[in-house]
Amino acid sequence: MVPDKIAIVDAEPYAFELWPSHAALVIIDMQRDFLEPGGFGEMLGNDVSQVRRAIEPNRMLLAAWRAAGLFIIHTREGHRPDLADLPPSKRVRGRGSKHIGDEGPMGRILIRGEKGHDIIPELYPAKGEPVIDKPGKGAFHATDMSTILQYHGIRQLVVTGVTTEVCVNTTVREANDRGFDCLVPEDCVGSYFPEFQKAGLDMIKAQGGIFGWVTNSAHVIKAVGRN
Ligand code: TIU
Repeated sequence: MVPDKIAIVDAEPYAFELWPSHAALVIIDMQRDFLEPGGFGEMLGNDVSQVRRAIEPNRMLLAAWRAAGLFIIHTREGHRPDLADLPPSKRVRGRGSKHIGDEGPMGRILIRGEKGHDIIPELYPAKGEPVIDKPGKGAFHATDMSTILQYHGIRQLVVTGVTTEVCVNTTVREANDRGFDCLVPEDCVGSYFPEFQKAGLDMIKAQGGIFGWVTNSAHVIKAVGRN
């Protein structure tokens, strides 16, 4: 039974009132293609070691969230094997030697069903936890995210994953415009660029929490454990 008691989470710019029965943990794109050598992230010229530091805090938060019996959603960025949902602009962006859909060390890059597209073993979805396959950076664009959240009475999102300034920020902005309150634990999000990690979090919590709140995993785990 999910508790109905509100839990106060230390956060910036001010405390977040977490309502567990109406809150979802949304783990964005913790996929091999972004976190392991040879994937899409590295193909774009990035150092994957920068984002791997988010794995352990996510693992602990996910365990606490599961233990409390709360709602969890995982997302994966990727495309149909026939590439019909891949905008030509996205395919050629970067002018690299390899593109989305080309053969990489973990199968076709960013293609659904390939090894590299799947979620890393440390954070693998449990049976019954929905996985949203998204072709864009935001979790709402061209997915059934809104429908799933509505059916489960979710109004608050704890958003984690990679990368802070791209898919996490895009999802938080999409969610904010749809009326969701978003809380982002800073140690559970990762960027290939330290300066974007900071700016991505600053942009969320600035101006009185223009897009949402920023906290850390310990504060969320403490709040969830109290229920
Ligand atoms: N390149 C980059 O920073 N991110 C992405 O392409 N996708 C996600 O953030 N998931």
